[in-house]
Amino acid sequence: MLASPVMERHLYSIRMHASLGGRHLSGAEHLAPFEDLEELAAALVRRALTHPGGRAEQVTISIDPVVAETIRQSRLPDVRTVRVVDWEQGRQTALHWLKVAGVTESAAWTAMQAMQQGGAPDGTSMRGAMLVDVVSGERLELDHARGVRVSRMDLTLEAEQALRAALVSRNLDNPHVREALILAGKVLMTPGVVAELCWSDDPDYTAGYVAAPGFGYVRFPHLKPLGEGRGGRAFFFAREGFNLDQVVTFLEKEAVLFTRPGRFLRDMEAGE
Ligand code: PML
Repeated sequence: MLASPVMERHLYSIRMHASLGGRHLSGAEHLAPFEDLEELAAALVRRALTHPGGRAEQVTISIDPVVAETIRQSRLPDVRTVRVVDWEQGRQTALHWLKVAGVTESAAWTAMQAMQQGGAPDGTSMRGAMLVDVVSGERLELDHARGVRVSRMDLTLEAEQALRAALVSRNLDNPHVREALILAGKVLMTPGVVAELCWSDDPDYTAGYVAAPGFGYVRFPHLKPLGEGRGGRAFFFAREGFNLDQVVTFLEKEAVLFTRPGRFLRDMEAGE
């Protein structure tokens, strides 16, 4: 997170990826000025070595310069919680919101089934997201194990403080929510995106969300059973005009900085 005006500073993308037993365990990242890199690297390594899913065996820290003039600035999506009693109701309700966004029922269902089975060909969670045809449910990414990793996005310090204040008062100020909002914010800026579906791969965290350009970030406290370690993300695209290189380059390489939180909308009940 950045403390001072962005455009006058040389910035770096700093990213951590950790694995255990050859599997993805944890990832996190920031956009930061040079003088913050050492402290951020230490915090990211600490996070990998104290992960609730086990102590990482391999930790990679990558640092790359980002040209300040190329950083896009934006606002985080609006946030709403839809209360659901269990993950089955959560999935039905998420299906409804995906249809509202413009995803066909069969494409939404196919993506949910793929995520439930881990997404990757060996039945584990993917490192990145699957890209899904909004009509047919066909997978569009080239590597079904890795998927597409959304990278190079962060909040300004002011935005982080405002976001955390809004989340604290709703009992939602945890890293899952903060990081998912930043990631979804970038996904919703992707050319041609129709919607995103996500649920956590942390066995202790059952929440997930549907995000779409028209309604922002709609979260569901339960989208999978407690103890389930398979989770992930599906980004839905209309096939017409879809350009895989453009989408992957935007998601993985272009830097986005969020300077303001979105609005917090009133909670809803599942059937509303
Ligand atoms: C994750 O754990 O990485 C994804 C969390 C998605 C849901 C976050 C929320 O509670 O809104």
